[in-house]
Amino acid sequence: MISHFNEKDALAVSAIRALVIDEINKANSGHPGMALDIAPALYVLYKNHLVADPKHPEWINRDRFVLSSGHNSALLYAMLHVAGYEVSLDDIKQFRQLNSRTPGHPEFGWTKGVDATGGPLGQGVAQAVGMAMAEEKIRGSYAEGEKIMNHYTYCLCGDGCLEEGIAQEAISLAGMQKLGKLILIYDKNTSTLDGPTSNSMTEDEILRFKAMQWNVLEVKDGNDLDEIDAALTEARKHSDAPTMILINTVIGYGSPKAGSHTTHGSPLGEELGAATKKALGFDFPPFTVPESTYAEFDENLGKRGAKAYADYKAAYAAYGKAHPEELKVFEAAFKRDITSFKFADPSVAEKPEATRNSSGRMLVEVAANIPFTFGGSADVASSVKTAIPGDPGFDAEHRSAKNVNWGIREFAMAAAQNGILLHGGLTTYVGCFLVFSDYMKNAIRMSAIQHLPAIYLFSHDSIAVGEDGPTHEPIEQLVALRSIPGVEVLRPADTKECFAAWRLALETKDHPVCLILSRQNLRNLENSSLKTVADGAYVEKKEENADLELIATGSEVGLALDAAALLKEKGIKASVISMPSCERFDKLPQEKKDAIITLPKAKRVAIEMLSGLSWYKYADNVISQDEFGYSAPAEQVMDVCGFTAEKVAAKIAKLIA
Ligand SMILES: Cc1ncc(C[n+]2csc(CCOP(=O)(O)OP(=O)(O)O)c2C)c(N)n1
Repeated sequence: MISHFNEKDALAVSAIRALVIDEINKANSGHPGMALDIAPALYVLYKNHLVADPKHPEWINRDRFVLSSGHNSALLYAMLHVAGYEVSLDDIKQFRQLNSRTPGHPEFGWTKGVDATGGPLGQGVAQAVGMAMAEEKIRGSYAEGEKIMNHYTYCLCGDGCLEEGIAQEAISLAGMQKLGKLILIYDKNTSTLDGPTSNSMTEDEILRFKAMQWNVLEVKDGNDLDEIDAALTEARKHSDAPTMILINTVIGYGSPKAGSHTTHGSPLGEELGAATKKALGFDFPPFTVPESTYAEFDENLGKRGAKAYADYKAAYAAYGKAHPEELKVFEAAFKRDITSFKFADPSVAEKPEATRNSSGRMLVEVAANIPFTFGGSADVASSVKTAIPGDPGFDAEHRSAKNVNWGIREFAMAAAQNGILLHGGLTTYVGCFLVFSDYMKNAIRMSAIQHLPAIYLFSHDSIAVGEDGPTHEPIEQLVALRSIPGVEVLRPADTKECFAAWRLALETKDHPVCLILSRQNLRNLENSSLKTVADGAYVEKKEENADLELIATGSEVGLALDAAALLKEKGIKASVISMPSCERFDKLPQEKKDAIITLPKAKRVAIEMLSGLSWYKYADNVISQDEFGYSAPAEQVMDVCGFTAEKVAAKIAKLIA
């Protein structure tokens, strides 16, 4: 076979490997093992396949690249540098230093050319699946959509990612969804941090991916540029299934310690670094990139990307002429601008309504009026009320559908939602029971770290779940969500609060929002509105010269009102404050806060039928549920746990005494 590669390519690959060695040595921190072994694959991908323009790294129709093995950041930065992205040699020299463009793990929105934050192993695979879903969904939703959305999503993972459960969830989903434009490059270096994979992983990955209905290719020698090139070309021919390319490599390739897991995460140091460069035949001073390497990228990725970008701009303009209305929607979608899609809230039922039902009714309006809505739940759509009636469900035959049947894959669902939002062009939500938010917690954290406006719908929000018992009754989940920096939690107390919470979530552009929804019916309040919910807290019932202020959220606001009425009979005057969002309240100016909560902390009682940990900041007295619940009808569980108006009032009276 005639090779498509020559000595300039070999030199370029060595230059990238050498840069990685210098980068990590200078920082005295980083992961050379996989970076050294998979450099050829990344080189071939960037040089010959990836369609992206380093001069326009935010171009929405670029191929995406997700580094799921985020610990290989040194390699990604080296690649971005040689490929012409805005990562300079000085940036490379500042690897892992404070405020540098080259942080320890790749950070979306911080370094140009980084399409996703990586680090938590396995999540990148799910994020890439989300991106590929977004691409299919967008392409399938607009007339001639392929003219404005048509790209591949590449993801690089290692053994570690594939050991993670989330990767399995994501792989299964991607196979079922027939995501033909998703290409996963698996670096099989048979080594993880602690030792060889034989310690912990013995499956046949090829059979595994085939069983998940993937197209599977194998590169026998991870240093064979032609073999890698052919596999990448072949992968793109399979439009009916995602492709996994297994690349056999040797961890720490080139170094005297090649093949050993000890190269995984320790700098090689001067001596081993020099020996490695020598073995690679790279004889240049530290941090040197030969001109021919830059030229290779200018000639290939650079020209290919610039042309694709220019072609896209022309196609985009032509599309705008042919489909002006469609393009308006497309642009609004990528700006997450919903201002031109005005719609009224659904009616407020006179009878009490569970906020999960209010949410479900609002969602119907949202989906009907915001064309780029996309979401679903982890097989609890009928319980969390996330289904859009009449929608066929997103799959290979229904790419314009809005409903996603995520299957019982909470963690992958949340991480894939992050991927969809990283991709852009869709407004998303995902739902499950609040108690199972733990399954997705690190992905929620990743929504916050990446400043993504993910909407999480968590229903069955207290021990009032009842018969399903303690496994299904959340206790510590709400405080856990509130404790994640950047996450906004809204626990609406009635239908109007719920509609308001939805609107606030839809308007949000830079952080995740969790809506905490009740399974049981809640009465309508007097003062709930978009404005009062936006403040995070408001006075629902004012007592002049009150002795106490009861602060409650969600279902406990009604309980607090009933308790206040009982206390009044005993001569104790208590105002009731609904506080759907601590985070929003915390952001108010002090004088506004003081107008809502007026009494000193000692005279405040917080009531929430979950862990009380969030509340000591706001009140000295907290009535909360800090033990697991019981399996019994909800009323009985609440009674046993002390959440009846009588018991709450009695507790408060005792506190006062
Ligand atoms: C969820 C998660 N668990 C643990 C880690 C810590 N960690 C980083 S890399 C790594 C080993 C990864 O092995 P592999 O993917 O084979 O990478 P290689 O050793 O080839 O670099 C571990 C355990 C992590 N980053 N994320």
